[in-house]
Amino acid sequence: MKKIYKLILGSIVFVTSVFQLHAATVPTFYGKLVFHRYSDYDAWDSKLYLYNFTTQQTTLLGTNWKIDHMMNGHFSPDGKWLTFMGVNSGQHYGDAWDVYAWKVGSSELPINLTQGNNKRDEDPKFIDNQRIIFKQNGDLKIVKMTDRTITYVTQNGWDIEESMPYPMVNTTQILYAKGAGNNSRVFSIDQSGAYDTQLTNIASYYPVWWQGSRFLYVRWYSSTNAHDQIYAYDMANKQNTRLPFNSINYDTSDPAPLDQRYMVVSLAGQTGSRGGYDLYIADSLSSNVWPLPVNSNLNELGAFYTPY
Ligand SMILES: [Ca+2]
Ligand SMILES: [Ca+2]
Ligand SMILES: [Ca+2]
Repeated sequence: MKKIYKLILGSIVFVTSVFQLHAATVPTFYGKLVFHRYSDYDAWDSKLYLYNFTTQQTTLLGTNWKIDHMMNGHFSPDGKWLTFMGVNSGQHYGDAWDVYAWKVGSSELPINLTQGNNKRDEDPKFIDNQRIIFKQNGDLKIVKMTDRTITYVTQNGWDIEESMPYPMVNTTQILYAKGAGNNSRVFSIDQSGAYDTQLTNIASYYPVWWQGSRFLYVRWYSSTNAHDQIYAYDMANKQNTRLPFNSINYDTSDPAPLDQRYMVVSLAGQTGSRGGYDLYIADSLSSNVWPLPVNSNLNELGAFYTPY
């Protein structure tokens, strides 16, 4: 009886250890991650980097582009183009923000899609391989890369501030954040400007389409704990899920899906921090996170992934 008990206990311990060992293994990815690094948003010193998962090499972009404060990079679905925001060299003021597109890996200079308009152009995201949705003077607009024609999604100016648009793939819906600071809420709206729908009711922002009817977003833990937390929301059944790797003691921000399970996130103040925000791979099904070999004492933020 005792022997059998020991045998069963031994098997359980063995199986549990194997499971934990397996669960704790860093998942393998191929392709590229774009991210930015700055000392402070207001320091005009942001730089864009590409991290190659295969070679684990990090490349600084745009040393000869004459563009300052580059941030918020996002790849086209085919991985051939990168859009981002920045200012022409030395133009360190809000209305100098422009939206650019660069042919990934080429020696060509990025195209400035909003050149010389003296408007604040921010938060670009590819809808498809041709069109980019972005924020211009507090409104959501869509620019066609080929001829730079612009269409409006919203047109109420700064009276109502729409930010951080993100397309729901295979639909005409756009996720975005309406309002600013603690009044920010995640909404969805059609590319035509119709069907404006509120989806969250606590300070929340940074929606990112994930899979099917699900998207990731960032919100406060509670009205008295403003640490960023990453949640998943399913529009089909209105189910809201706080992902298990969040901590109520520090910010867990800027989710960038890698696949239907893993994502890259920015953590600030966690054990082992290199300083400021650092980039980690996070598991949506456990509390496991693994640091990427790119972190520094500055802030690493705004990651996005392409498998290409
Ligand atoms: Ca501009
Ligand atoms: Ca507006
Ligand atoms: Ca850091």
